[in-house]
Amino acid sequence: MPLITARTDRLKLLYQTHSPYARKALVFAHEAGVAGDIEVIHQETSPTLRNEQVFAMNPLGKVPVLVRPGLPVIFDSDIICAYLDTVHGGRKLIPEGGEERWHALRVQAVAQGMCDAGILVRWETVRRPESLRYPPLRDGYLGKLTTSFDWLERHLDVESPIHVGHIAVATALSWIAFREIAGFRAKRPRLAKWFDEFERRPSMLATPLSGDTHDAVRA
Ligand SMILES: N[C@@H](CCC(=O)N[C@@H](CS)C(=O)NCC(=O)O)C(=O)O
Repeated sequence: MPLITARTDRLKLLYQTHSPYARKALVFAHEAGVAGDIEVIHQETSPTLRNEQVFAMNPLGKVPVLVRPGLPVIFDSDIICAYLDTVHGGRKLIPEGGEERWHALRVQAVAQGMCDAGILVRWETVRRPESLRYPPLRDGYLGKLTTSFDWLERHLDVESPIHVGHIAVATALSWIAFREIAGFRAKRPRLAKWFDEFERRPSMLATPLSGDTHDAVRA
């Protein structure tokens, strides 16, 4: 596990190259124009393999965590994005008022739930030892993904200026495709077209997904 030996006078992001949540925070930083102010430090995390360096910052032992010089750390990705939106002078990526705000946050919530469901599907397919897997749970979470994809096909505001919901959905879908958890393209042409265009943004190209999850090996 890499040590945290970074400079202490700038923001640091405890990150993971295969975490959709960590990537959401970093894509947000790129879109907000503050990525250059953040030192990115890779950390492996798993509920079966305790990472003390991450636990020292976040009692949940999860990434992303934003370490601020002289100030308390911030987690999770939703809150990191909200914080980063306060430190730049450009257009806000979390709309400040009206229905636009609630829409963006609601879309973000769906994206977060898709990542949560996707992780649980992976536990029930590849991460848990085979004899301990429970197919009805896998199917239940796959069902949540299907209905979320359908919801996004109907409700994602593909023409609006970029907001946190777009970033959350794009990073979630990209990770779901990367891990081959479920297809979202069939019968969802509007979502697929929007996603393909979003993936070509410099913020997405600068933050490619890579690597395997490190879980405890069963004795
Ligand atoms: N709600 C959190 C979720 C973070 C999360 O689950 N991160 C994963 C990496 S993809 C993690 O660190 N998992 C370790 C664990 O569950 O112990 C967020 O949005 O930041």
